[in-house]
Amino acid sequence: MATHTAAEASGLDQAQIDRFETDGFLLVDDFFTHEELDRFGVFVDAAVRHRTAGDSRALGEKNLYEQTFVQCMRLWEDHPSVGPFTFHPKLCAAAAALLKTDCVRLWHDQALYKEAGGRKTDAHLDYPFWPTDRPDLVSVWIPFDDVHPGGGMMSYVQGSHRMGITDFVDIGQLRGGEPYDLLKNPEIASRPLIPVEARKGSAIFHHACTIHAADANETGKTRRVFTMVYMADGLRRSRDDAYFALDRDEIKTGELIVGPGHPVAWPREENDLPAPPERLGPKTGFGFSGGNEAQ
Ligand SMILES: O=C(O)CCC(=O)C(=O)O
Repeated sequence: MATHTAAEASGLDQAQIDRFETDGFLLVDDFFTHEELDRFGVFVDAAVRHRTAGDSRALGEKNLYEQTFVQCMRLWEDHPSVGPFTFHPKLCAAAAALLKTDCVRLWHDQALYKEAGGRKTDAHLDYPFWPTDRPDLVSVWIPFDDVHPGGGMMSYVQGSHRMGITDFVDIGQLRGGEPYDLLKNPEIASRPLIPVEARKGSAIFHHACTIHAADANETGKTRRVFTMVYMADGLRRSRDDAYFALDRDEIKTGELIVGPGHPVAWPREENDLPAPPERLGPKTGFGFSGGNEAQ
């Protein structure tokens, strides 16, 4: 088992942990080496190619959601080469340190590849997508290349994780004929929206209740990003509506979220990766279980 505390193993200092608690997000430069990112980037690229093989549609032929990003969820399950990235010990330790807990489980991993010309990611918060009894989940957003303004760059509403917002924004869905803009809510508009340029090697963490968005990709290249979401151990299912990863492990409302789909990510023995679940999810990430599994 781990001999260090999560904070020690993550390399995060107390000032960073405090900043995450205040702001609801945290940029950490040089979290990964370029060598690591290049290695994992090759594996994630291959997994995305495999998942999307057979989809030759041009961007304009896709729906608004799909024009936001190509989303491939739970890549660690059918692409073992991705497992060491998803269960990267320093990253999982950082999640535990930021959630101030001794043990975290994986909620899911996913590639979010915003194609050249891809539309903006509508402002939203993640927690309304996820049927857990407490919002003790943290996401980490990892670009394989530098991401600058106009390249699918992320922005976060500072401190919004503490505002008590529960609005479910379904990305790319229209309300009154337009994609809904949560940032126009006067209470939210009064808060600072912080754009975060991310250099290769960096990781941006955000809390499940932090409102965030990404700008459109006006570059000629796909914005290649991998994200993981980790949850504090001890969360329970809060709702009955279909949710593939919970239904697969037969987790009923009120029950603890444990099982092969949500393995312990921290602490783990060195080089010990969890075995993937036997039953895999749909080939593409979105478009099942009412579409509410996203993010
Ligand atoms: O990458 C994006 O465009 C959006 C990312 C996001 O919503 C998330 O990581 O929760």
